[in-house]
Amino acid sequence: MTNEIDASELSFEDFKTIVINDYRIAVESRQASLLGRKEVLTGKAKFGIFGDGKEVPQLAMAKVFKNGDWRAGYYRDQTFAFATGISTLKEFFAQLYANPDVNADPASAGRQMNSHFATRSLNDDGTWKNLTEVKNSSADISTTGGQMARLVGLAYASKLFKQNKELDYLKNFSVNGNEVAFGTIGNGSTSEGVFFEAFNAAGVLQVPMAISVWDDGYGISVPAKYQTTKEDISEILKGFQREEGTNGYEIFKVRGWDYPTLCETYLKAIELCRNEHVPVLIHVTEVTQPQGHSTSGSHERYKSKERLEWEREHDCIVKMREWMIESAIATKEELDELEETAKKHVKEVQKEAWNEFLDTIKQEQADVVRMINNLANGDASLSKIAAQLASTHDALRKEVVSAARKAIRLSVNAPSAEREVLINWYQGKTEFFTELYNSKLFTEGLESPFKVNQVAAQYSEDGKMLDGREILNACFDANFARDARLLAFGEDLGAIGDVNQGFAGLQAKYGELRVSDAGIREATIVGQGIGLAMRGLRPIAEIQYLDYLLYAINVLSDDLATLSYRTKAGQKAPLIIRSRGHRLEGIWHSGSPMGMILGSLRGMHICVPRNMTQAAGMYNTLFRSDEPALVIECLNGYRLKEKLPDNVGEFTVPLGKVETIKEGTDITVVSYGSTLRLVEEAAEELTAFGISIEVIDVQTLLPFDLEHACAKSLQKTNKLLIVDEDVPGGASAFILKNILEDQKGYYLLDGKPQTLAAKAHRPPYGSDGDYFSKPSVDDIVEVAYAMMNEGNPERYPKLY
Ligand SMILES: Cc1ncc(C[n+]2csc(CCOP(=O)(O)OP(=O)(O)O)c2C)c(N)n1
Ligand SMILES: [Mg+2]
Repeated sequence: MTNEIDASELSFEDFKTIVINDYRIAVESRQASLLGRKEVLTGKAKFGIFGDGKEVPQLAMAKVFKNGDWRAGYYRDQTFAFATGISTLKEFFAQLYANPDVNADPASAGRQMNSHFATRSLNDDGTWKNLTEVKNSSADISTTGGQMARLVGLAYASKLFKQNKELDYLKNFSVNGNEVAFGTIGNGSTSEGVFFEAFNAAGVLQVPMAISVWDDGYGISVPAKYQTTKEDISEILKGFQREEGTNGYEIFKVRGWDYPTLCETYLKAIELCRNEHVPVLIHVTEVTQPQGHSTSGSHERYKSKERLEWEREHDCIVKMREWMIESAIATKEELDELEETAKKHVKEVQKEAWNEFLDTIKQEQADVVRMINNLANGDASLSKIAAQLASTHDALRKEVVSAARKAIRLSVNAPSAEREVLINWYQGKTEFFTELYNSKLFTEGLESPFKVNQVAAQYSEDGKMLDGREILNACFDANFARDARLLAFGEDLGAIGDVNQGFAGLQAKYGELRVSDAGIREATIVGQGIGLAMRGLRPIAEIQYLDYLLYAINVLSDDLATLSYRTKAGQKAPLIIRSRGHRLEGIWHSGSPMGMILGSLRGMHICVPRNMTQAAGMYNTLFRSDEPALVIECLNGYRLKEKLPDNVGEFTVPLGKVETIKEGTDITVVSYGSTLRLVEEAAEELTAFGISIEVIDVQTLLPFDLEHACAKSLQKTNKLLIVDEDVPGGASAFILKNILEDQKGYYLLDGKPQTLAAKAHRPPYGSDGDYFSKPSVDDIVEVAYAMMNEGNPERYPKLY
């Protein structure tokens, strides 16, 4: 690990020791890059991306990174990770080999490509560790610039901890908001929209966010002239420079090979950022990339001879070495020896990591070879499988398991005790393999939403009938009073209490730190929520209309939804996204893109309440648990009257449990959200025809009907109609798959299952546009009627 340099207290000898130690870290890191690339090129790892050329600035950054601080960075940061202790050389190689043992690769348990860093914020039971005592790295994602949205929230948390005294009791998350959130990003990735959005947001919020740009002049093969106006990111961001009487940034520019100036710059920049909560940009220029972008190609293809020569001369390690010799910090011979030792050391660590990766697989390989040989009993094809596996040097688990499965298939017509042994082995291992490769899409810890006490809504006889929005308002009020960690923000959410008044009056009551307006910036509204949630707070990030979720879907899908999986429950972000959707008016205010959501947000709970009381019950569950969720309220439901439960802040609606709104015997109609009211209306009309509809509200699409109530209903009706207002084959196809396949509803049907969705286009503006585009009561009645006609045309003659 690196050490701080405090010139006022250091002797020259101490100073030398620190610098030499830094140099050793840099050299070891470079060796890891060189060796890592070889490991890929010789086939031991699948892909490699390394931090060579960026070592020296990262040492400087590591010096000012303190316990409690946070990083949101990208795949070039290995030197920083080694210098802070966020990662070790051994862990680095374990991740390169995709070792699925979380002890070997604590960042991702082999789930992420190499150089994707993360520290473990959680205990095994999903509860928080003390994050003020450690150096924290939020889990990297591979998408360029994807770290920026989250960075805003990590920094904003410090501001809240500093300014909101009610949070003082949260000792494990902050010490008076003194923590800095460090972001790193490549020069090319600053071209991404989310970079500019995050940059502006932090300037507005004035939060302790320190962005370092590692500027090597390229984004893979594309040079700066195609990336950045004026080819200079700090130059074009000059308008953000704070001035007398304005907010803004402090902007620094420093060359990536100049160790002493880098150390000074970081010291100055971070002191300001930490103490005064001024965001800073440190533009680190003249950085190189000695091995090119990644193992996927060579940079000779796109860099000129002159550029390659310049890079060799300006290699930051070469430059640091020159400076150390010139400054009498070390002699050439001493550094030669240090480099030799470092090389050996890294090689040894790499070997250990490789052997550890293979250890458990080797055992499995030997077991499977033995079992297949026992089973073969003269069968040539089975013996061949065993021999092939036995001779596979450094077999992967895939090869071992595939051999076992093939042998089981080939011997299907020759049952034997030996075959049973092999089958038992394979089936016995399934749980272990699932745990290794498929587990922890959610935290599933002590605070899982499935462990929240279920509390029924209570109503007094004289209970008030209120507008839906007032029910929500009462729910939020009760929860904000109960839990100081809760806060909400979004466009128009603060002063006016959101466009539909769910938060009306709550800013006045709880203050601007807890109920606040945000700029029009959906990606970083979500990112703000993710960062806050990773630091122990309980944010509700509002997306004004569901249609605008598309502006944030990348952040939700790449970052929030994958967080638990990609860290194997090492980190969590219990963020609630609140939005409103389904039918209202026009192409961008009637969206119900549920299929898109279901496809992209596995790892979040998706709640689709039919009214505001159900929504309140879901919020009550979610606020008391720690997994991320999206709640979609019905846009057209805020002014409908609902009865206020006496325990509006307490009663819970469980996730994954449907509600049967109306019992019936002829057709099971499954729906959710705004179409549900129409289904109820249609059911009334169908009664006149003697058709009895059972109406099921699924309530949450993820998870979906855990008790298989839909199939149970089909036992009675044998007919299934699914109604929603997504595109044809959107969420309705998802529901169909769940009921027919997972719940085995297929066997219970006496006619073809039916879906009724909206048209493929978005609805035109106006009531007529809605009528001709989204399912109407007429449509539902007629489709249900047609289903009855199909089975009994005499009793239900064709309508048309
Ligand atoms: C959203 C997204 N677009 C494209 C890519 C492919 N990609 C990976 S790295 C990279 C270049 C990034 O360049 P830069 O930000 O300068 O970082 P450097 O690798 O040079 O350090 C690209 C285009 C990606 N990972 N994510
Ligand atoms: Mg670059």
